[in-house]
Amino acid sequence: MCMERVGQKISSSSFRSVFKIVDKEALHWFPGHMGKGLKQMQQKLRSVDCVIEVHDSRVPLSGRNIDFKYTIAGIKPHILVLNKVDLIQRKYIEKIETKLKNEYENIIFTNCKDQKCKGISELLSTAQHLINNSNRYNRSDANDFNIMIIGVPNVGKSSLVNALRVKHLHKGHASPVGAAPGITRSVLNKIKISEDPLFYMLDTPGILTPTVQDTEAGLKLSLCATLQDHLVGETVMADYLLYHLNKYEHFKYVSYFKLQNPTDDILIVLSQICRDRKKMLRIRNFENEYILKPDFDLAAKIMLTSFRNGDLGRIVLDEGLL
Ligand SMILES: Nc1nc2c(ncn2[C@@H]2O[C@H](COP(=O)(O)OP(=O)(O)OP(=O)(O)O)[C@@H](O)[C@H]2O)c(=O)[nH]1
Ligand SMILES: [Mg+2]
Repeated sequence: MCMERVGQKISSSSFRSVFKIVDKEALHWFPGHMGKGLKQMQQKLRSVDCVIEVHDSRVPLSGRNIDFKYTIAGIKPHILVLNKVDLIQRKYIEKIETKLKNEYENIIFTNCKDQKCKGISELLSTAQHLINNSNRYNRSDANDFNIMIIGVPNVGKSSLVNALRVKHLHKGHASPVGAAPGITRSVLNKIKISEDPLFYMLDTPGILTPTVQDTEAGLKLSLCATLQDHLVGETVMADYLLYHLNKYEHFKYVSYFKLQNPTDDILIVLSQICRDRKKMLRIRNFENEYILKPDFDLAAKIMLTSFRNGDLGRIVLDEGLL
């Protein structure tokens, strides 16, 4: 989408071409429960027939924990589920499949908010097919199927377990779900998700790589709420989001936040959000008088929530890598 400012065409070249982050350390999050969870996952591997790795469709290339493929999935059948497909443009699905096909033979897109989702309907039969065609080693006589579900935080692992359980068993949620990362904190007991064929799932805590090498990948992950917001800082994240929206000409934010024009200046956007939504802080000045000041932190949170809900458009943050 290209925009017109009086007499001037606005395109990506009108904005910053690089994003500079000062504090790279902020992108690092590996709390104790992740190290413990990783150990628990490795211990349970013997009883697992198939590994489903869940990731966020908005970052199909960035931020996947590559270690999973070797330390957890290993030689077990492996399916990559790209969840939250409702938040990306359809046209990217094929591009993502093409880009990843050498790395992953089985890629399924899902939307856990939609029980009729095709990917959710196909998932168990794909897993069953892969397991039947694999060497089950110590479990070759077992007549149940165990799937371990893995991935970075907040990508929808527990939501997927619940969606499968509702679909195949018509039973309610078994695993807690939440908008913040780090909801599942340890490897849960086996959760039955289908009676015939008999399928169990092991939900696991989201695990990031201990060091995020690529700064932009880290920022994209933070926009998808896989790191806790306060670690990076909501204003820095909002600024990175603005940089991305302008770079790829996603100008829906202009009308959404009732701005006059696209802008590269995050303070203009945040001030406008404060003005429009009356998000002001009442503070005392040096003369002990009350004054009103824009609540930029709250405005940044509003901007992030709008992006995460899809209100600023369906956006693949890795679009530049596809
Ligand atoms: N739009 C959209 N949101 C989803 C989808 N799946 C899950 N969510 C939301 O994503 C958030 C995280 O979901 P969880 O299932 O708790 O994610 P998780 O991977 O188990 O997270 P941790 O246990 O913290 O690692 C919740 O707010 C869900 O409602 C989806 O397909 N589309
Ligand atoms: Mg979870």
